[in-house]
Parts: sequence; C-alpha cells; structure tokens
Amino acid sequence: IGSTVLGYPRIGPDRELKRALERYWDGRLDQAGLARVAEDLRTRTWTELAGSGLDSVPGNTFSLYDHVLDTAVLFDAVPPRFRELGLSAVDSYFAMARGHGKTAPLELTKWFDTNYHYLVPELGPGTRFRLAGDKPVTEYREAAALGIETRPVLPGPVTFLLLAKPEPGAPAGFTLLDLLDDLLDGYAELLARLAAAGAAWVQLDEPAFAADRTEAELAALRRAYDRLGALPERPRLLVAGYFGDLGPALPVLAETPVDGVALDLVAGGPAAGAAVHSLPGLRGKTVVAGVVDGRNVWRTDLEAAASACASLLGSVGSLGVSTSCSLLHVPYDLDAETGLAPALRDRLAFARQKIAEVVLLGRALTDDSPAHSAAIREATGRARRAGSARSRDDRVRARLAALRPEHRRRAPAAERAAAQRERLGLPALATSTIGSFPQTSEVRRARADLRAGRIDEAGYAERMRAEIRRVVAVQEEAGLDVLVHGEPERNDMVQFFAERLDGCTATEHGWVQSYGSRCVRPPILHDDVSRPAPMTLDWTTFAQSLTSRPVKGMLTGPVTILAWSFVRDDQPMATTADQVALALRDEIRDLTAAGIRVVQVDEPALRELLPLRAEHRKSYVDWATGAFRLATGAAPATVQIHTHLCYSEFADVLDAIDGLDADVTTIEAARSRMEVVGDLDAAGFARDVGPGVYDIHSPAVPTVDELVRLLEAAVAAMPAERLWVNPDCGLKTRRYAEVEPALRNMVTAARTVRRRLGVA
Ligand code: THG
Ligand code: ZN
Repeated sequence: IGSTVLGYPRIGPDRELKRALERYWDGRLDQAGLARVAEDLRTRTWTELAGSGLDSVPGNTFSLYDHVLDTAVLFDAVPPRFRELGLSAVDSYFAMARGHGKTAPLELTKWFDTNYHYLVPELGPGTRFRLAGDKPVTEYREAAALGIETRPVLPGPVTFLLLAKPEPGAPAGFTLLDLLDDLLDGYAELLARLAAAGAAWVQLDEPAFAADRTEAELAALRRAYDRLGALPERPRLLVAGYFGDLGPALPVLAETPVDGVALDLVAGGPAAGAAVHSLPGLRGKTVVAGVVDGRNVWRTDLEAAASACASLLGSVGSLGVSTSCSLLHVPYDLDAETGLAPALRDRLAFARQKIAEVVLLGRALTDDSPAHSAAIREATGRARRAGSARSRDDRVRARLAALRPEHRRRAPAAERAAAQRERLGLPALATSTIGSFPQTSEVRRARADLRAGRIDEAGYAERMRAEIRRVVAVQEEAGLDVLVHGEPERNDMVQFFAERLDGCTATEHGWVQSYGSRCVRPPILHDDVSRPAPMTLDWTTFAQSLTSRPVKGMLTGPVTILAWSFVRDDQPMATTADQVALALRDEIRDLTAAGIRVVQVDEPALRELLPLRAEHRKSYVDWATGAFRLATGAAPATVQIHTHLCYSEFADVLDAIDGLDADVTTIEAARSRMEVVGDLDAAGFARDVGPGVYDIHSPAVPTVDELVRLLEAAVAAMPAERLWVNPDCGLKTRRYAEVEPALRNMVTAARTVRRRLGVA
C-alpha cells in the first residue's frame, strides 16, 4: 500500500456539494445537475490524491449525505416507511436522511468522539440484507476510467451493525449481531464484484473496536474476517481501526486471513504500536501506520513519525504509512486561509498539507536516500521551530498555578437554592427558554453588511439592540419568568467566543462537514487562552435594562468550546480547559457585578468527549467537571447557574452532570415523554431540572393540552418546586410565527398546572 490516507473530505473545497444539495432540495437543481457536481468533486479528489504522489488512493469516500447511510442503502437496509413512499432512489435516500412529509428520518448521532454525525440504520429480525446497489463498484470504475486505481473504502460489517439500532418495535431478544451472517453474504458478493472490476485492495473500517467491546463482539469480528478472508475471489483486505488503540481486537485480526490492518498511532498512543511486536500473525501482513493526525490541524513532527514507523519494520510483512483516520474531520487546504498570522500558519496542516506529509514519510521509508532524510529533517526543523514560537502568557500560567480546590467549589446546593429563591422570587414550574431566538434575515443581513463594510460597528450594534428589544418584548408578552437576550449577535456558540478570546483563532474557510450539507468552522485553540475584554456583558446588561424580570447571561462552557475546536496537543486538554474556564469565570464575575442574577453555561458537548474506553472515563469526567466548576465557582450563592445539555440519554453521563453542580439543568425530554425526569430523580439528582416540553426541531406549535399533559407527567416524577418549563433547545432555527404561539402556550400550560397543584 505504501503511502495513503484513510479517507478525504467530500463537501468540496468551496462547499460545492453543500450548495448543490441545498439547490436540489429547493427544486432549483435537477438530479442530473446534482450528479454532475458529485462526479466533478470525485474527479477532482482522485486527481488531486493521485497527483500528490500517494501510492494508494482511497475510493468510495464520496457521499451525497453520509457514508453509513450509503452502506445501509447499498445492502438494502431501508425501513418499510421509506419504501412505501414510492420515491426515486435518490429521493428515497434523502428521505432517510431528512424525512419526507410526516415520515421521520433516521436518527442522526455522533460519529464516535468526533464532531461528524451519521445516520443510524434501523435493523430488525426481518431485515434481509442483499447487495442492492453498486456505488463502490461504479466509483471504482469511474476512477479507473481516469487512469486512477483506487482502494474502495466502506464501513466494515461489524462496525456497521454496532452503529445501527434495533428498529422501533423490535422484540426484546433481538441482537444486531444476529444479522452478521446475512450481512456478510452481501459483503462477500460486493467483494467479488470489486475483484472482478479489478480492485486490488478494499479498506473496511472497524473503528467500533477502538471502544470497549464484549467477547461476543470480538467473536463477531473474528467470524467476519475469517469468512471474508477465506473468499476465493476477493481484493486484498485492509481492516482499519481508528480513533484509538484496537486493544484485544488487534490479536483477533492478526489471526484472521485479512491482508492488512491500519492502526491509529496518534489516538492509540505508543501502546498501539508496541502491540504489533508481540503478534506473529502480523509478520505476514501489511501494517499501515497512522502517524499523521487525521483529525487535528497541527503539522506532524516527521522525524518522530518516521521513527515510529521504522520501529515497526521488523515485526510486519510490509509497512504502509497513513493518516491516523479519515481526513474528513479537517478542512481542505491551509492555502485558502490567507488571513492567519504567519507564526500560526507555520504550525498548521490541513488535509492537503497532511497528504504531503504522508507522501514524504512514505518516500523516506521505502528509500533511505540522503535527499529524503534531508527533506524530513528540514520539515521537522521548521515544524519544531514554529511550535516553539508559541506564545506563553505568564499571567495565565500564574493564575493556573495558584488554583486551589475552593476555586471550584460554590456554597452547598441547598444554601444556594434558598438564597436564589429569596432573591429571584420565582414560582414553581418557572418558565424560560434555552437562549437563542430566531436568526432572522435582518440579523443575518446586518452581519453580512458589517463584514462587507456597508455598516460600521455602531450601526451593527444598533441593529442588534433593536432585535434584543423585540426578543425581550416577545418574552414579556408571552409571560415568561426568566428572559434571554436571544443571541442575535452570535454566529455560532463556539466561534463567537473564539473570536473574542486571545490564544484562539477562528478560520475564514476552514469548513468541516458536521452532517449532510451542514458544516462548521472549528476555531483553533493554539496558545494560552485569556479574555482581553468582556464578551457578552453589553448585550446582556442592555437586555436587562429593558425589563425587571431576570435576564440570563449566556455562555458556552469550557468543555464545549474544546469539543468544537481544534485544540493544541502539546499540553493536557485539562490545562487548556482550565484556561478557557478562567476566561469564563471573569465573564461571570463581570455579569454578576453588573446585577445579572442568572447565568447559563451551556455544555451540549459534555457527552461527546466521553472517552471511548472506560479506563479513560474518570480522568475525563474529573477535568471536564472541574473546568465547568472553575468557570462557575466564583458566582455568589445568590446567582443561579444554569446549564443546558442537548440530549436525553444521559444515563452514562449522570455522574458528570451531577459533578457540574449547576443549580438548574435543562435537557431534552419531549420526545421521551418526560421519562428522563423520573430517571434523574431515581438516580438521586437533587437540583432543579428543566425538561424540554416541546421539540424545537419541528415547526409544529405545541397545544396547551399537550403541554399540560407533559407537565403533569413531570410533576408526577419530581416536585414542582424543582421543575422548570422550557423548550428542548435554542430557537435559532425556528421562525417567530412558530415561536410566539409556542411560548404563549407553554406559559399558559405552566400556569394551568400550577393552579391545579395549588402552588404559587
Ligand atoms: N456549533 C459547532 N459545532 C456543533 C454545533 C454547533 N457541533 C454539533 C452540532 N452543533 C452540529 N449541528 C450543526 C447544526 C447546524 C449547522 C452546523 C452544525 C449549520 N451550519 C451552517 C451551514 O452549514 O450552513 C453554517 C453556520 C455558520 O455560518 O457558521 O447550520 O452549533 N461549532
Ligand atoms: Zn440544545
């Protein structure tokens, strides 16, 4: 295999696919037009990868929406509700991704611990896999016609099953892995077709084995690759396990007849490489060393990477070199980023630059000519000099060094609750919202006008204040108890803060696919972080000046800022998180000094960063909750700290949520009919909870009756005095025409239930 990458971005260097998809969905582009954009992107990708000097070019990395959905459709795992729609193939595919009329889409969920989201296949005892499509074969042939040999990449069969979920109504005894043999028939047929088309290698991704797995799951891995490896007509098989150390899965794979394994030596750490030496099964196989970080933006220390590769040489049949995982998680090209400070730019590598690093490493490994080692030495010297030019902020360092446990500790929760009751005077079942209000076209236009220089800062601020006046008026009219300013001034809840912190840089073109056509631009946390000036104070105090009701200060928490950024890798995450936390702590101090009585610190990503292996869990929960408590720890007992989490399955993070020690936690609950409230209470969670009473992802306006029923379910599970009433999440993506009646109904429902309970 030589030098390769495990995968590549597909949204397009200028987000061509995003724009084509959105035009197609709007009816402004036809199927042929969409297909032309897709084909053009594939051609450009293959041409670039082949032209860059990689020995092996990955194929089938293109997707119109998501590669897991592609695989489900490929093997005909299409739930009946989509078949019944009678749509064309491509529209049926998009219906699974986005829903169609009243037909709900597949669930979208996190791709391991990255910021990418995949669609969860729904499988049941009646699922009959069969090879129903030919995307990997067609794309293999398409590349071959351009003279480019590719290595088709697909999720492996075991990871595919482990990422799926039982369809609604599946019987209790149903196990996804029961479907393995049937699915392997489909993979076997596909491999035969790829072999017939001429494919020399196929890459099957099994990242699920970077997480803890049961014996049964390891046995399934063995069965799968014993079976696929034994096929008479097949391409060579490369099994890729990334996002961590494969642990006990590596010995399993080493004993199967697969031809190669790709290891993540970045996330897997030194243990991942060391394991190779003790496995005689690998001596006859290709081992692809993933030494270039595929999901962060730092330049590689090539000398260190080359020696990590070299240390494997005696223990493997043939050595390849690669990125640690697919480059899907980094932006395309650093060269597009013209506004970066040169000292920062010298430290960075995006997808295109990482390919060049892999090529250089591959050449040095296969040919120890002095020219190659000189090139490695020169690049390493440059990367190391750039890295050491990092600016140190001694003030921040001194503050970190002086931290004591009491900085992360507030007054006891009961004492705080009493002080806040007294100061805020809120009723039971107090009503509020999560923070953002609709981002109207006027708000977006104001931002564009500011960027284009059509208005100045003062003109922009005036337009934002006008929007805040409207947001406050809407809430007073609806009768909400705790108000927000609506966040019209924020583009993205992480980027907004990144743009205002020192040590942190937002990019202009660094788009990374989040799901489907949606992208984010993760900021880069590159130096010691500090807050040069208040970030949210003016907007919040302006809103508070308009009303006597409490207005919440709105901040993004340290864990979420890290989770949705590219974070420096030269110090522990915990240290960077504490630096961000200190900046937020100062912000909270300013807010409370200005009379703000409630501050919300959102941590929607708390769960996303949970380590894949249980052994790393405790240290994560410790630093994550520690950073949150450092951010909020200076708030007096009379100041109420809220937090918001964007999901309802928190059984596995309950200790972390508890560890945040927030006074009020708002969560998603409407779709689970408030079940989570009882779960929280049963688990001994003793502080206030705001279960979302309606789903903001839908434009439907909830009726008062519906809301009353949900609230009654909630008060049956937890005392009304500890319950809050709020929507599921922010209202940014909704329209005022939906938001106004929904909030009015929500307040009416809360008042109705208060009356019935006889509580004030
Ligand atoms: N911000 C960041 N990361 C995130 C989220 C976020 N990761 C998880 C989750 N939220 C992902 N969800 C979304 C939802 C919407 C969009 C992106 C990710 C989105 N993006 C716009 C687009 O692609 O058109 C671009 C937004 C922009 O202009 O900045 O709509 O909230 N960091
Ligand atoms: Zn949310």
